This record gives sequence, structure tokens and C-alpha cells, in this order.
Amino acid sequence: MSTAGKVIKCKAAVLWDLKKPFSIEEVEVAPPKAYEVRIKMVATGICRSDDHVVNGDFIVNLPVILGHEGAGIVESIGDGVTAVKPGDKVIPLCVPQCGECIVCKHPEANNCVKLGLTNPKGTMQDGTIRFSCKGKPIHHFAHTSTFSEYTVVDEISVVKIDAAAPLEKVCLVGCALSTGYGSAVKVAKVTPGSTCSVFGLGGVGLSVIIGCKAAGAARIIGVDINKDKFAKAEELGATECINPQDFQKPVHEVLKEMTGGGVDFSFEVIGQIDTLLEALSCCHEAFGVCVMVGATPSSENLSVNPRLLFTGRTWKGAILGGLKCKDSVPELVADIMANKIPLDLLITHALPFEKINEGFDLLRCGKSIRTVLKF
Ligand code: COD
Ligand code: ZN
Repeated sequence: MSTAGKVIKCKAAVLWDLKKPFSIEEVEVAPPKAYEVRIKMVATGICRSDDHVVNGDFIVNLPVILGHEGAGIVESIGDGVTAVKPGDKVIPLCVPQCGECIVCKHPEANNCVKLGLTNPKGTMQDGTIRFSCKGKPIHHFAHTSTFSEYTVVDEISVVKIDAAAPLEKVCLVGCALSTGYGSAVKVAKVTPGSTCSVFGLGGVGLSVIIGCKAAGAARIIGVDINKDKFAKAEELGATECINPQDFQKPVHEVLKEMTGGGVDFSFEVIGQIDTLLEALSCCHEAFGVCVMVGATPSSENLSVNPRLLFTGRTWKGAILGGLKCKDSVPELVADIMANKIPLDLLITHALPFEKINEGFDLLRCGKSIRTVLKF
């Protein structure tokens, strides 16, 4: 029996309060309105950004259904939707691409004016909500809310992918892979033969390494305080890895000594103020490019001596690897299916959706790169 046009009751992981486990609840998911799409989720990854919400570093409206790295199948569409149809395999996009705003029309930018990340209301674009639980409205997150068996997204926040794509893998294109790979290839524009340093070897940092290698970097230095991350980083293309805690001096000095004055490209993929300054300082003073990939806590500021830039460094940042998602996500999926991107290596754990709290524990204790939850 078709569920189109009807409210669907299903399971979702609801975050009622900060610093509390997720509760698996029965939620009601309203049908999509005009220019909206309801998706049956098949798989979703767990990203550190979701955990930043749980611990209060990213402020959103509660209660909320988190998750922004998923893949699924379109269940039904609202009036006027042309981009996808029921049955299509899709990836929800935490960075929308409306295609019409000044940012979408800019050849380099991706931070669509409809994004609203800096003021996350936790609603659909029309300001209303499609989720409820026990009579209470539950907020959306990052235009995606993939920690639910069914979710509703705006048409500008979803893209169709290859019908043969393995959803339990390519879900990672929704965040980790795009963010890291795009930061190397699109934002930094890593050049063949160059030297790169990557601070933070989680799912996103390892995806930066994949991008640096694809762009032809000759030397890729991984930096992490967890040595257990080094083997995977080297498998993916890091030529060496260092632990800042092994040195008496700041790690930027170590990196400058290792590279004869500083790296060509550095990436901060941890989301901390102190490591952001280290990443900036370790790139060459005359031509180094530093990319801020991780989002630092919204309340924290950084004091920087402007002379770090005066000598010729470039300091850049971008959301989701600077990629225009509707264009890039299907291309990345195709590259994965053609075995050009070793995405499988990022997936260290797979769990049934109901074990979401176990998945977050694996991330918090540094044991997992990516856990994929299957519905
Ligand atoms: N020095 C070196 N390494 C460190 C330090 C430190 N002081 N502290 C932590 N680390 C290491 C950890 O051991 C870990 O290996 C790594 O840093 C972080 O990895 P994860 O697995 O915790 O995190 P990721 O890879 O899932 O995500 C990290 C981000 C910083 C990218 C993420 O939290 C973030 O800020 N995302 C926003 C960026 C974006 O564009 N997102 C798009 C939508 S979310
Ligand atoms: Zn993410």
C-alpha cells in the first residue's frame, strides 16, 4: 500500500537534551510539501559534527534529529519536484545548491544563501517542521536529519545518484569524503609534487589525504595525537605521520624543519583553535596555503599575528570542501564505483541503526573512523 501523501510512523534517534544519549523513538514524519522530498534512509554515517551538537559546541534547537551523512531511496515527492522521483537512489545534501543565488552562480563558491548554517533554525526552508514525537515538534538538522528511517528534505538539498550505487558505502559522500576530498582538490588546489600536512586523521582528515594523493602530492604528513590512526593514514597515502606529543617544541616548528621551511599546503581537520594556528604556522611563509576544514566552537576566537599572512601565506576555509553538491556528489559516487577513490577504507564499523549510541561511543574513544548505521 502506498505511503505517499500519508503521515509515516517510524523509528528515529531523537536528541532531547545536550550531553545525553540518543533515544530511539517512534516519530511521525509528515508528507513532503511542494518542492520537498521524503526519503527512506538506507544507511547513515556518524560524523564528529553530530557529536559537536550533542556536546554543545554547535548550537541548534532541541529536540532534534541529527545525522547529515546518509543515503536512501525517494519514497514520495511534493508538488513541483522535478529533480528526483520515487524509487531514485539519493544523497541528502547538508549544503544545498539552489542554483539561483549569487553564491550558486559564483564559479568558486558553494555556501548557498539558503544554507543558514550560521543561524540553524532546524526547520525546512519554509520555516515549518515535518517531524513530531509524542505530540512535540522535533527539529531538523543540517537540512538532512538522516538519523531517522524516513526524512523530509527540500528539493535543493537532495541529489540523485547512480541506481547501482552501494548506499551503505556512498553515504559517506554526504559529508566526510566530500569535505576532505574537496578541501584538497577544490579549496587548496593541491599541486603535483607538493608537500602537504594534515592535522587530524579522522574520516574527514583521511579524505583530505585521499584528495592530496589524487592531486599528485609527493609528500603527505599526517598529524594526530592518536597513533592508532597512523596505519590507515599511510594506507591511504600519507608518506609519514607524527604525534605532536612526541616533541618538546610546537609541531609547526617540527614540520618546518622536516620540510625545509614549511609545507605547501596544510589542513586543519580537528576543529580546534590551537591546532588551527599550528596548521597556519607550519605552511611556508612565502607561498604556503592553509585550509580550515574543521569548524571551531562557535564561541571561540583566535588571536593571530597578521605578519603570518603579510609574508605571503594564504589562509582559506570552506564548508563541505567548497563543493557545489548537486554537481559534485554524483561525480564522486561515480569515481568510487570506478574504484578511483578507496572509500571502503574509511568504514571501520557497521551497526544496526538502533545501536547508534554504541557507534558514537566508538567515535568518542577514538576506535572508529566511520561507523555506518544500517536501517
Ligand atoms: N592534535 C592532533 N590531533 C588531534 C588533536 C590534537 N590536539 N585533537 C584531536 N585530534 C585528532 C583525533 O585523534 C582524531 O583522530 C581527529 O583529530 C579528529 O577526527 P574525528 O574522527 O573525531 O572527526 P571527523 O574526521 O569525523 O571530523 C572532524 C571535523 C573537524 C572535520 C568535524 O568535526 C567538523 O568540524 N566538520 C565541519 C566541517 C564541514 O564542512 N562539515 C560539513 C558538514 S558537517
Ligand atoms: Zn559531517
